[in-house]
Amino acid sequence: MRISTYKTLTLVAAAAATLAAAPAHAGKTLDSIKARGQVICGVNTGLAGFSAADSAGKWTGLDVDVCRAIAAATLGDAEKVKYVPLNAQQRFTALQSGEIDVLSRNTTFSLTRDASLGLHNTVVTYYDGQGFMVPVKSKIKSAKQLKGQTVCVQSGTTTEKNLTDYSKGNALGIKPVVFEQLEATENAYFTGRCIAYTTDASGLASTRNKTAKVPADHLILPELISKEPLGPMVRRGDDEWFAIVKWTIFGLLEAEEYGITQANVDSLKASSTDPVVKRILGTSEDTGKLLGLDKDWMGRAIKATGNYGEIFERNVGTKSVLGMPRGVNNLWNKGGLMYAFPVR
Ligand SMILES: N[C@@H](CCC(=O)N[C@@H](CS)C(=O)NCC(=O)O)C(=O)O
Repeated sequence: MRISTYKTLTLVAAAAATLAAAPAHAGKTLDSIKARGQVICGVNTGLAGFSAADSAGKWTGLDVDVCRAIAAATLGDAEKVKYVPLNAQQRFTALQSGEIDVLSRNTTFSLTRDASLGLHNTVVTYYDGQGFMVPVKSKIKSAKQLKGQTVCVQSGTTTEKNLTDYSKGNALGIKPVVFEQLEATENAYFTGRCIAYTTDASGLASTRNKTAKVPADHLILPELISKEPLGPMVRRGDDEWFAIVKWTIFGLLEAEEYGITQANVDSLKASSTDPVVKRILGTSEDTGKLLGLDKDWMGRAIKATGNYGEIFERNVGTKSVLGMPRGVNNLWNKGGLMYAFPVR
């Protein structure tokens, strides 16, 4: 009896060890992506710097680059993405129903969303916080001066809830004016239906610089009233796909940390002797195999989009139209919060 229990345990342990060393099974999401030859990415309907389509239908932005990096890693081509524009209300249903493979759209990670939607938070791609914008001519300089005022806000967002909390917590009696669509919310603010507009600070910068007739006529108030860690979400029930999305983002962050750029990735692939760089680029160990991908998964992603720092600067950084400082979105060893788990 004892011997047979021991033998069984030994067999189980041996099987577990074999499984641990084996390449990952691709997973059903990756299988269907490969079969259709496209990653279907849920994005914003139009938020300059994060995801917006130009008149020719070309999508750009930080959230779009995450989709492109995933497509490069999984399908070998960053162009193989179908973008599905989703408003705040539609975004989670689209992911739950399988209409999209990944939601890469200024979405805040929170306990309720994590625990009740059947979805997983992956990795933060932009640390944000909620702010307010007012017309300069209103003379308002602080959110505390919004007592009894109307504030335009979009429904189906954390923004709406934070506004209520902030108003209650500071006894401000703010009157929210709620809209389902971004365009309607922005229009209401620009036509003076509300004295202020509230959303993530990145969204305020985007609206001010891309939608306002005269950006200088609008002031973003200094207060940030919440934490808005934004990042892509995936469906529960496909751990392999969850891992691919997570590690592609970690890979982009590690690439920045170790100096791998869009411009030098090919030469580093050919001649780098740095063990970390070699591992990320698949020229020593094959980390791709463990994810159901090939050796060059990360090299291709970096070649397509650049590392995280390059993605940030190109789309939202100080030299871009949005002009956002790197701030807390800098790497952990440069005073920021961006800390990738090691790609090894
Ligand atoms: N990060 C917040 C807010 C995200 C959000 O949807 N913001 C609005 C205002 S910037 C937006 O992107 N709207 C675009 C749309 O619904 O089409 C959340 O996850 O709830």
